Amino acid sequence: MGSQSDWPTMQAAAAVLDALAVPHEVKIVSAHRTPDRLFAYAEAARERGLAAIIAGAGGAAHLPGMLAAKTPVPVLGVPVQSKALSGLDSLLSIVQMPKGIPVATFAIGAAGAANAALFACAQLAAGDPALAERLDRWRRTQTEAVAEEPEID
Ligand code: RP5
Repeated sequence: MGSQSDWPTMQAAAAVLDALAVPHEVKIVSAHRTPDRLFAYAEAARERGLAAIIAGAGGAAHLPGMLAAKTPVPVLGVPVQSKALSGLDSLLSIVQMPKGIPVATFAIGAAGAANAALFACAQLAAGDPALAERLDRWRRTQTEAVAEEPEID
């Protein structure tokens, strides 16, 4: 994530990865405040064996965009809800990556963070039957938690 202030959003991704027992790390890497950290992280990503990078940022696309430019590891972008424009700026800048360097873009906020993690798990599950079973179970549990009728006060 680009800032400590993104953690309330991005913890939704970490919670999904924890629930599905997928090893992951959580880092603050700011494209404009720590550009050298960004380059070092991206340049080492493939050789460290990272399978995906979920990049949450508010206001601009430069964190997910530059990560994607610097590594072939797939980058999943999460637009964080910004103070000024409620995340529309984040969404449009990340989703509108110019041709040639893709960033898969998810919904604004915690829903997008959770879905980015679920999407990464679904991709990893293609080569990991145990994870596929855990993901199936997670989805079954979600389905079973939905009541047929609403509680009415
Ligand atoms: C972006 O600027 C971060 O991703 C964050 O969403 C936004 C605001 O950062 P802070 O000013 O709260 O550190 O780089």
